[in-house]
Amino acid sequence: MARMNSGRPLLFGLVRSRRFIATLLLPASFLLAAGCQEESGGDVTPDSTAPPVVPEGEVLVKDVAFNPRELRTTVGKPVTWRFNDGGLAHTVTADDASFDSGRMSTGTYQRTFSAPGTVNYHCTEHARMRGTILVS
Ligand SMILES: [Cu+2]
Repeated sequence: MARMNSGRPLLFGLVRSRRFIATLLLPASFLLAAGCQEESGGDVTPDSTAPPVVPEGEVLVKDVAFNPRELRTTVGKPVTWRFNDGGLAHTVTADDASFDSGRMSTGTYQRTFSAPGTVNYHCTEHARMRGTILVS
C-alpha cells in the first residue's frame, strides 16, 4: 500500500504535468505554424521593398525612382522608360538637355543613342530622381 500510495500520486503528477506541458505547447505550435504561414505568404506576394523585375533595355519609372538607376546599352539599341507610378507624372530629361520626354504618367518613352558615352538624366519634377545610361 505504501508503494501504491507513493507511486500513484507521482504517476498522476507526471501525467498531469505532461498534459500541462501539452496544453502549453499546443498553442505555441499553432503560433509557430501561423508564423511559418506568414513567412511563406510573404514569399508568394513580392515584398514592396524588393526591386521589381525589369525587362532588359527597359527602365521602370516607379516609386519616384528610375529602376535600374544605371543601365548599360549599346549604340543603336533602343532604351525604353516605362511610366508606372500610380498616375504620378515624371520626366526623362538629359542633364545636357539633349532630350526630354516631357511630363508622363503612363506609357513609354523610347530613345536610341547614336554614340558611346555616359548619359546622365533626371526628372524635372523630383530632384532625387536621377539615372545614367552607359552607351558602349
Ligand atoms: Cu519624377
